[in-house]
Amino acid sequence: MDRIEIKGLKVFAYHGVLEQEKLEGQDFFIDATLYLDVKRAGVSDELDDTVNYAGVCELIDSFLKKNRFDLIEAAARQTAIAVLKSMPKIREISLTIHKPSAPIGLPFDDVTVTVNEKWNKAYLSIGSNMGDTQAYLNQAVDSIYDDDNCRVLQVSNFIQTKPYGPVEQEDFLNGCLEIETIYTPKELLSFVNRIEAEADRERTIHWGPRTLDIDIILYNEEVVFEPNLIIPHKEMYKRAFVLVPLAQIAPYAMNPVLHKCAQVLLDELDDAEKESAGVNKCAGCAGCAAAK
Ligand code: PH2
Ligand code: MG
Ligand code: MG
Repeated sequence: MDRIEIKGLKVFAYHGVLEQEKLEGQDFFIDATLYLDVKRAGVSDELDDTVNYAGVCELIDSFLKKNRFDLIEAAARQTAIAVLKSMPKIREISLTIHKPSAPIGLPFDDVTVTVNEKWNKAYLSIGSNMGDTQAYLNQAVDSIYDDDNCRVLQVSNFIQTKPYGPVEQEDFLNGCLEIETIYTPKELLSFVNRIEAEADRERTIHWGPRTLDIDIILYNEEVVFEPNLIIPHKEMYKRAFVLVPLAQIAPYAMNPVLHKCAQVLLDELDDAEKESAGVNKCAGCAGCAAAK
């Protein structure tokens, strides 16, 4: 991707673990690489088609002066995130903080921390089969929309689906969201778990009825395999209630383990499974009547 690089921006601030650093302050030097598409600006010659690097420098300077951090790790990550949030054209940032005057009591040149942050593309499946299911799904979309670490790009139709799995229960209302997020996969999981908890969700029967279930289906094309988090969702390829809404908004979204996209996975489901999410179901159209 195209990039703009800022080097050696000097900011006097008060970050540090030691009392002396908090009181006296010192110079920090910031390097930032901003990843964005500058092709349009390269033709139009218009500042509006790119980001003003003076504005980025001002933002970094004021953020590091307004906030105080013990660690340059925290200063770096939070500054990087502040830049991503306030400048939508920047897709990704690498930011380094230099602290050459750190009082370590030994002669040295410099100490630095570098962080990388970006907007990650994720797909979430949402479902409800208790109470006002429509309201629970809308509430989920609103809560995600309201979080400034997430941007909602697309929301599928909400569809009625037959319960998948061994538990006999009410039909579900299911949908799918395409989002961009600064959260890591684990942070995103904690975030969606918080939203579920706010929806009176009680974790009782496994696979049982729920007011709101939010599952992470895909996160970039990354594979996460941890005790409480598996991405791509390990059952996505079996479930019409995930694949029908996902294929509606993102037919080409790739499962990086199966190397197949949402539409292909949906096409491969058997008819009964597709029908559980309303695919191929005919309410008695004129074509069918004619065929009879
Ligand atoms: N969620 C489950 C189990 N079964 N069936 C449908 N149709 N929709 C769901 O969201 C669903 C399910 C566990 O999360
Ligand atoms: Mg689920
Ligand atoms: Mg879940």
